Amino acid sequence: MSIAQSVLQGSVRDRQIVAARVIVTSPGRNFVTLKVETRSGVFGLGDATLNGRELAVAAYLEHHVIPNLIGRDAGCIEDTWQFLYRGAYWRRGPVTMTAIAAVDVALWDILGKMAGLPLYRLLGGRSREGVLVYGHASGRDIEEASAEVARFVSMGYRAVRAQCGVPGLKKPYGVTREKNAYEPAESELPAETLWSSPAYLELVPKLFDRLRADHGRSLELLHDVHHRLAPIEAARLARDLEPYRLFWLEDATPADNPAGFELIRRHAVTPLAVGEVFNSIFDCKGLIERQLIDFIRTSIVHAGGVTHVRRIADLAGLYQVRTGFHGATDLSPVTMGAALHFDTWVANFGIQEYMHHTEQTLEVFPHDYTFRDGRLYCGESPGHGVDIDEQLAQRYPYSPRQLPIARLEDGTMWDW
Ligand code: EZ4
Ligand code: CO
Repeated sequence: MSIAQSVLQGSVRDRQIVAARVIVTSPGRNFVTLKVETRSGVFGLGDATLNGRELAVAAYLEHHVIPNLIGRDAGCIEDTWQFLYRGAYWRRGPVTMTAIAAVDVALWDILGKMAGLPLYRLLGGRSREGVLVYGHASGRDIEEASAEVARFVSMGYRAVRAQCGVPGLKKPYGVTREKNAYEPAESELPAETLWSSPAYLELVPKLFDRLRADHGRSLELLHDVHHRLAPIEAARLARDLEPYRLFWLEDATPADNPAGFELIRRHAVTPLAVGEVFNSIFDCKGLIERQLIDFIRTSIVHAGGVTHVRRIADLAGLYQVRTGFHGATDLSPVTMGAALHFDTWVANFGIQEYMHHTEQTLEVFPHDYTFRDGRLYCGESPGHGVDIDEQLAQRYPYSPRQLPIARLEDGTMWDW
């Protein structure tokens, strides 16, 4: 054997996956984390959190994925992705794609650590200094929502999502009394919420009229409809909001039928964002190719990891659709770390959602990203820069929580 061959074989041996474990912890909320270890002792972390369905992903990983990982070369990220995707007869879906994402992100983390390079450099290097983020402001009424927007501006935010209570509706989406943290999965069985599209459609233009009057024209304002409207109602809202120049209107109607967005486009120039619940490029393809959206929200954790979301971003770039990754607190700091590296690199970056994790969460997941003047900055440590304190994690056992459901006044089930 030549020296070159033995060095190569030695490094392949070093990269061999010898163990992989699922860590379920609940420091303030539930997170599922995959830890992949190589023979050399280098390990990688991937997030596998799917809000309200955590143990389904944990079981998929433990029973169906991990047995396939042992003995593989951790450096074969693409082949492992193809093995887990194409090799599984039953493909796609949120559980499967979240599990694949956890493996993929853990392997990118290992590659970075072995190369001594931060993830953004492996992807192709820096395209910007910092990553524009938006925070979540909400209030029980317009007055309170506007005061919350002011608080975010005073913290340095350049972009703020605003949500507001609707008279007569209990537990409106996106409204919380907690500062900075909105967590809708609050009970073991789904909370019942009430919805009325007419009441909502009356209120939202008034909210943004007030926000522009109070905060001027240059602040970026965003809003999330959370899949509640029929296409023609969404078109009306997008048109009514035109004078207030939103950065985007999110999930204006369910995307199960992409053609619904044609109706919105026909009537309004308010930019549209869609995709936090998507898990594959095939969910995004029609909306992007027909130029029915402006921002794609698909997140690294729910859509097959860096390897797959990179393909979605490249497709989006062909149509000047920019990224705007989901960044709620149900994505762990591991996803936030990986996303910030991706955002620092990707050419067609738009914005990154950023909700503060609780102090408990941040203690369990030591990380090197920082917030400054409305932007997040990824760190320079090798890999994605997020770790887990396993001892501390053990102190927070899993606590079952599901997302709410929505009904109309007469009891009809609606989209939450
Ligand atoms: O309600 O991630 O834009 N952000 C969102 C989120 C979702 C939660 C559901 O788990 O819509 O806050
Ligand atoms: Co959303």
